[in-house]
Amino acid sequence: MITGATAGIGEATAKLLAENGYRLILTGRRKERLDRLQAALQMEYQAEVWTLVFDVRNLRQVENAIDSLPEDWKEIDILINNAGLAAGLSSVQEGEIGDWEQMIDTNLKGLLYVTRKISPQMAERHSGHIINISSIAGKETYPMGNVYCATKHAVQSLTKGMRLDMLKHGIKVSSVAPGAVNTEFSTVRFKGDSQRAEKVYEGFVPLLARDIAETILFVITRPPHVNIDDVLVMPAAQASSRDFDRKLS
Ligand code: NDP
Ligand code: 8X3
Repeated sequence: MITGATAGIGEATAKLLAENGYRLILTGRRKERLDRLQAALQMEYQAEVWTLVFDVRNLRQVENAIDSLPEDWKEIDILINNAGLAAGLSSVQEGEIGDWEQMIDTNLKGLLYVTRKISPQMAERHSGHIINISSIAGKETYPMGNVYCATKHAVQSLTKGMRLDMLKHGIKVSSVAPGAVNTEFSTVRFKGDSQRAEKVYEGFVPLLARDIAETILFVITRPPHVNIDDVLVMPAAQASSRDFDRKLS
């Protein structure tokens, strides 16, 4: 199951896993995008794909959607907690409370709702793998990144917490933390201002969503005795959340 498969990293991961023969449950709020992706993956890779439309912030929707899975889709072996966003880039004293709530409710509470619903069946079967998509923002805090960085630091901490709690239940837990990836992330952060979003990736080659999909594929294909705890993947031209080798013309 991949949450947030309608765009960016989630969509690229869905494509790569379909290419590699995985049965996929894809989720997101935008039904038309999920329908289109399902049709494309079925056509191109003969992939078996089930889609679930829900908002990870809504506990009732999360529970109902997962309960609605048909019997032969209920056993989830791998959960990729990817749905997430940044909303705004402002100092704490000027931040929008609504943006903070959206980030906390999605990146933190949404990840917990989905994990709480799926992890018991993994524990019962004594097998499963949860991959949390964190960020360089989960390792470093940058100016104006306050709440987004706090949610991703929390994802790092929860990954550790899950790993500790699920150790004796045979469940693997990993986090994948990307640097700058060119997806819809910045357009969402700047609320549709695509010019401002493009500037984020100006003058250097950012990661592609496919680069993170390939990292995820590596993480989930290790042998049973190996758990990749945490991976930080950066563009070659990015050395920290604030240091870029930009060549502007
Ligand atoms: P995109 O905006 O391209 O994709 C985000 C995905 O999350 C969409 O599929 C969206 O689906 C889903 N999503 C957002 N909010 C919700 C919600 N409330 N309920 C359900 N699904 C939701 O961004 P990315 O692919 O870049 O982001 C994926 C993850 O990677 C995020 O957790 C992000 O924080 C993280 N990340 C991104 C980096 C980057 O530079 N791009 C770097 C480091 C980490 P829909 O709108 O259809 O619901
Ligand atoms: C997304 C990357 O550096 O904008 O997590 O926070 S950053």
